[in-house]
Amino acid sequence: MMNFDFTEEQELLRNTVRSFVDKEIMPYIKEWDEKQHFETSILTRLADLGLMGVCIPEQYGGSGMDYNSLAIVCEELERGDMAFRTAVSVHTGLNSMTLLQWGTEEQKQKYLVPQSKGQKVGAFGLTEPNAGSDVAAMQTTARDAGDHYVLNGSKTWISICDAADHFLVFAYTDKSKKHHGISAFIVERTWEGFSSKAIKGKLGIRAGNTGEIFFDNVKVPKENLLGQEGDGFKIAMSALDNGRFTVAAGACGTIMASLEASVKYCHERSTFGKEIGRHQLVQQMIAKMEAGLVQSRLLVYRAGCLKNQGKRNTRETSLAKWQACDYAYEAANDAVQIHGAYGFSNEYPVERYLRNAKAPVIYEGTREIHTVMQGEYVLGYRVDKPLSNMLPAWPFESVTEEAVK
Ligand code: COS
Repeated sequence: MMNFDFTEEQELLRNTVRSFVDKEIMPYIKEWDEKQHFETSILTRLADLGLMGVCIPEQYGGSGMDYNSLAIVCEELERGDMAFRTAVSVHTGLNSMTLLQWGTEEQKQKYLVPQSKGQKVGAFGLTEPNAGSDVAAMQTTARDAGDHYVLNGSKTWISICDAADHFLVFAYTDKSKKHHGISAFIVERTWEGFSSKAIKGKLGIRAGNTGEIFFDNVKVPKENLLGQEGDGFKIAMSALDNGRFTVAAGACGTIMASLEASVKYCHERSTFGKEIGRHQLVQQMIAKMEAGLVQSRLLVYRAGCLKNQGKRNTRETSLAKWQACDYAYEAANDAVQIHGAYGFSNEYPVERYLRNAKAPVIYEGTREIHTVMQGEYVLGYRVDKPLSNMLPAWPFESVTEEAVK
């Protein structure tokens, strides 16, 4: 049976995040964006609200809500600014959910529990200067040195790289095995040989923190290998199933924000003797935003429902991510258009939405990667196999290691 209703708990969650954003982000975001300042205290306050591990089982320090509740958090945060949604995407979507899916009980206790409580922040290191869409082109290596690995290389475009305590890092343990030679590691920022450096001058998400991380002979204990040697590519792809879900949900927030600003402006501004909202070509842009919002949400919640059922959702998540991010970019662009010359200045927030909206059309799988994936699915060239490790289905009864595996 299909049900399009939110639960009371989800409605309450949406209202909580919405008022948090209105009070704690909206009044300051223009300044943070201008100064390229990432306000890390927001993460602490999100943790106080239980939002740094919203869909992580309570036994691992989370709030135990379902996967669509994570989508709600992402939508509402991005309505304020993409920077904070990105932080939750990376911390919860790419890192914590991957630990939940692939970690041993010891790894979960040591890393997932403090992350879910927001006492520690997690990030994700996959992309390299010469390996973006082509993940297997990465050059970072992890050499087996007996009781530990030695990590060398660098990663770039790493969100919250200066704020994170733990990183999931992907490196070759055996280059000759191609993508089957990549492994995943949990790396702590305090370890010798680790460093990070922010990238300044980005087009958008200027209130966020993005940069490079470097490994210079970093010693990684054997127990920090996630999964088995050679599982890294699969782990990265399964992490992206969750990261992309949060990006798609966030895109709905950009559409909401574009729509809100545009509707307000339509009632404020008059041309040719009437409110601009009365002009049909303006109505067309508003109508497209509304259609984009509803369609994107349906795609996101469908992917979330599959996650709740513990089913593979790579195809559905990819479609949601591709479509929602395209709609968000178009919505922000139209919002600027509706605002006319004012939209071109930072007197109004819509220029920030447009600059921000460009990033998700590129990250977590470019528009082109998702287009090709969808084409391949339909043509039968891409077929998803059942996986040995899945996220636990929701409701989380008692998530034992056996249930997760
Ligand atoms: N979960 C688990 N395993 C997965 C998976 C998933 N979602 N997707 C693929 N795999 C597995 C496959 O089962 C396959 O396993 P075997 O080799 O054992 O059969 C393996 O991974 C290779 O997968 P696939 O054949 O699909 O790889 P391709 O080279 O065809 O395609 C693309 C990979 C291009 C789709 C992929 O590299 C990609 O998504 N690139 C974009 C990367 C990206 O989003 N980067 C942004 C990072 S921002 S954090």
